[in-house]
Amino acid sequence: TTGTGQVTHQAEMVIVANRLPFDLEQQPDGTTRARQAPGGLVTALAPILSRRQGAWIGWPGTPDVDLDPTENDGISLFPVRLSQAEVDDYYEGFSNDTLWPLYHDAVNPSTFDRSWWESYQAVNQRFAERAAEVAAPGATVWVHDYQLQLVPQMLRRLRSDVRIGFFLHIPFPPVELFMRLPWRQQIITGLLGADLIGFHLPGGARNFVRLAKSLVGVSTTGTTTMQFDGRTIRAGAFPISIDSAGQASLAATPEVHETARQLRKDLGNPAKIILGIDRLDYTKGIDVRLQAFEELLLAGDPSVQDAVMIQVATPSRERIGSYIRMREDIERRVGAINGNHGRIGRPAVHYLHQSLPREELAAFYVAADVMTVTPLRDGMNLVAKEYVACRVDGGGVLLLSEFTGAARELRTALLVNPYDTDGVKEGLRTSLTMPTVDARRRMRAMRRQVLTHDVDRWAAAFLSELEGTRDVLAEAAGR
Ligand code: GDG
Repeated sequence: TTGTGQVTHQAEMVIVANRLPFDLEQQPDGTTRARQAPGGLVTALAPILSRRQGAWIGWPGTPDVDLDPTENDGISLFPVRLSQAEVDDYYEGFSNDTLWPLYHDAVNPSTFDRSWWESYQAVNQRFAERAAEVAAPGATVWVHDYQLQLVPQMLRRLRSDVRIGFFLHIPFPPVELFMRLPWRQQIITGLLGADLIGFHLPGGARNFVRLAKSLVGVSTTGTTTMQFDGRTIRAGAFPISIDSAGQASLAATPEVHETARQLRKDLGNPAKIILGIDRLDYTKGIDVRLQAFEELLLAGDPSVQDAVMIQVATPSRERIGSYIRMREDIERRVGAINGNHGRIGRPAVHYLHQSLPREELAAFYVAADVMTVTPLRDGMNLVAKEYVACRVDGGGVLLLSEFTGAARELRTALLVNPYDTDGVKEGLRTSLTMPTVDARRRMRAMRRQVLTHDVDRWAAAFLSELEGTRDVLAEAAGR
């Protein structure tokens, strides 16, 4: 789609995120054009953004290109330029090889590199300056995620009149782990520039407040309200969700239904289809479920006699060493399982290292008898919620790691500790042999939760807390 409206430099609502919600490309005539289907976040925010002259500030995804601001569906898009060196140091380095592993229970070691930190500060400053230029007087600015934790304080220095919210999409770590970070005090101070700091879970908010007390000396009233620098700052839990109704209606289309039927046929009509869908990331526990499946196959367990596994592993962060090694490990395991347990025309594991269209993912969800979500740590995990939303037939079993944010809401999933290999194996066996009435009862409760707690409700809850009195939900509904 091409924007037809005007780019606004006086936005009442500004989203600041590492990535823009659309891929931008330069046209032969020199103008900029937005492409690609929007993700969940922009879907939730689009109505509020277009109603309020909204703007989105982010990196367009390609290094070393200068693009002009453009407008798409009522949202002004402001590209932030990153050099190749900044992509290496700020993004792949500090964000994804320092903060990402540290915030995920240090399941992999973090690299602490002082030049990466320099780059992180410089890029955060650039995002803050862009936001300061674009925000109207008294605007609301909502900063997203671990790549931009210094932006709230940097922006507040430039624009004391704006309201600033921050939301962290990944877990906020236990105090003992966070304390390893050489720049721990600067990160906490950076976040304290916000008026409201949101996490998926109450535990994240509590960890943050403890650190803010001990590292920066904030005073507190109650457990989540802090005083610092003459301002009041709140921390709270806002568990994110999906466009539940949209996902459910996609799953209910005849096309998706037909693709799911065809998929089952292509697999040779197995008794059970086990599914995993993840970014190929070491936090997602793909190895955990492969191990459980392999052990059941090795034992000749009847539950896996006529079962196949599909693992979609979407390419991710392919230049980082730990990701390269993990990919090799996963692919070696898949090869070994198929070598030992497959037959001609009937591999045990179907492994796709590809990004698929969402219609096809929906068909996979519809076809899967057992959905395996086994991260070692995950802020929320939207895949688990998408599976539930897609089961319009009320069937299917969700095997879910306790260490996901989603496990706090999806209480009737089959919950497992991903570090307990026997427990995961038992969970997979139970999932494959669960009586239908039991499975349907569990799914009914999960569907009620996901359909009533969607991403609109999440955005409205955060924004009305940030803005105090304004009723954001009513506004988004156009009332
Ligand atoms: C971070 C946090 C938190 C995956 N493969 C394809 C594809 N996907 C889509 C899924 C889902 C999304 O990507 C993944 O979201 P998750 O929540 O599962 O995981 P992260 O990417 O790690 O997200 C996480 C989230 O932020 C939101 O706050 O829940 O904890 O780590 O929507 O469907 N989509 C398409 N093709 C694919 O091949 N189209």
